Amino acid sequence: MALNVPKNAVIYQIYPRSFRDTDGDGLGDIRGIINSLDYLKELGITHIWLSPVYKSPDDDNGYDIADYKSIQPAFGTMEDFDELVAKARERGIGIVMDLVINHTSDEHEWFRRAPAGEEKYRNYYIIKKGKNGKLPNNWGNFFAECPWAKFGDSEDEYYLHLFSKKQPDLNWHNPDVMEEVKSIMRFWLDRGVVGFRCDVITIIYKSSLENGKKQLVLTGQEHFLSQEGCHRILQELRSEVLEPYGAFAVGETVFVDVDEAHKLCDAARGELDMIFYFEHMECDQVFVKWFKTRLSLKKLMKTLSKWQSELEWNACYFENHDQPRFISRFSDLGSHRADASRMMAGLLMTMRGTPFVYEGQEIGMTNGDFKDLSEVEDIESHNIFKMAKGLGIPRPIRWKMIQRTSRDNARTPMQWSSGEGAGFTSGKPWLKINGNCKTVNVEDELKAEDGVLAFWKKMIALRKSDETLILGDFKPLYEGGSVYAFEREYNGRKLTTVCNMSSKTVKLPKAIRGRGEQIVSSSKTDGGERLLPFEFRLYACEGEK
Ligand code: TEU
Repeated sequence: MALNVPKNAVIYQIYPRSFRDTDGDGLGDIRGIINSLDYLKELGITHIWLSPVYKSPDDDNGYDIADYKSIQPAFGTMEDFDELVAKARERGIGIVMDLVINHTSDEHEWFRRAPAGEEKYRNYYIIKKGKNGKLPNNWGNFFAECPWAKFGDSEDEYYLHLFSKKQPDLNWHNPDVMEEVKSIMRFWLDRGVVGFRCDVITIIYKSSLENGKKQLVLTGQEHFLSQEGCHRILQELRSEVLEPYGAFAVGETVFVDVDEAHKLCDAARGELDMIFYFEHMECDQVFVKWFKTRLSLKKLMKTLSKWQSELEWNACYFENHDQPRFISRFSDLGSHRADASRMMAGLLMTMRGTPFVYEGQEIGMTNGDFKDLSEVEDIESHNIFKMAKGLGIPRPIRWKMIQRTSRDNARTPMQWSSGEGAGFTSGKPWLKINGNCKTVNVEDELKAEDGVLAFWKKMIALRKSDETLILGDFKPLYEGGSVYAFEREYNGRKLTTVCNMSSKTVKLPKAIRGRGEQIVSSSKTDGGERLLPFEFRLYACEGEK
């Protein structure tokens, strides 16, 4: 079981630059979040996970941190942040910070001081001599760059960066790095934050810098993925920092499998409360995420059932700032945007573990409507576009790849209203606003009694108050065609979730009839044996007392 995260938590992720702008610079800000707290309280969420708000040159939108103990001026001030924590707390909402400790920005003071000859800071990073004019090793890079860049003015020294060139990796063999990170965590905990989301946490420890076995993606991973050293670091951060504050940690764990997840989440080992795994994000891809195919419902159901059965507690999510919007992945979404969003609310809120809602998901926002690469900002998308050119892939195909997979799909500004700037900004938005804001927006949703938002609210409220949903175990019941069903059980009471994941009306399979009284449906259904397009149903069976 998770360690410190409250079992009834429902966490809402905010990508600050896209959430709400109050000063007209086209970028969201902390004041915009403060002004939205009543909306979030009404929605029913218990925590906000803030993607990075620290000082940053924004090479990777804040995931390149130049000063861990400051606020990005475009987002506001430390006073604004303290006000956010206090006002959120007044509404029963806790703040969770993004902890990016695999790398810093190359504009961080540590990295600036290193090439100037300061040995202390040189040891904060991974710097290595080239081999006879060649790179130090053959590793790959997450952003399709060369992972080694020349260090300072040196002729033959390089620093390692598994993401962009402006994100040098930290050296976790150096105990000073550990002490710095503890101090950063305490700094924010002392300001009242209640937990951390730990960025790419399973790759922070590099156990050697040897050449890796040649792989199509990320050669070298056997030297940096899920190493023992990483577990030791997490244990130390837990016992020395998180536990004294009763704080929790959710890890973003790339390439993790179920066995590794057990190690990371086993309460007795004292590492993380829960993890973000990726396997269910990969049900519409061929080998790597940039090659998309039809979403395989079969794979999706199998994957969800596997992770739900295997882990007693986990982070449940379908969207975040790195992934295309989930409902846009349904190949037959058609005019069923709202139905699919309601169905996803039902699914997410009845799964076992902590549900994470990503901004805009609660109004059924869809992928950005980008028409050309010039409208896309994300560094990863641009790098991949370039790399694909090198592979000889024709431009129209390259653009299709980016259009469908770009992280910017989920980063388009929050659609507050149908008005100018979608109510997000009075200025020029940093990223193109989706044209569907005319019909998909908070203002209209607030008026619609049977809208998407109303259903998310209903499901969040149910999820927080129903013991079976909070504490029940998980049993898969049905995975066939477009119908997915599972059971949650606690103290003899059983709840059955049924989802129709397609735009077709289908028969309620025999195997899941008679599951008790229908207590929720996401559609205007007669509750009979026909499941409407993207319908979600919940049945309750009280069992013997
Ligand atoms: O993401 C890490 C990660 O592995 C991916 O999900 C990432 O989006 C990329 O597509 C890998 O190909 C985390 C953050 O969530 C992401 O926004 C950052 O860019 C990245 O780490 C570096 O800090």
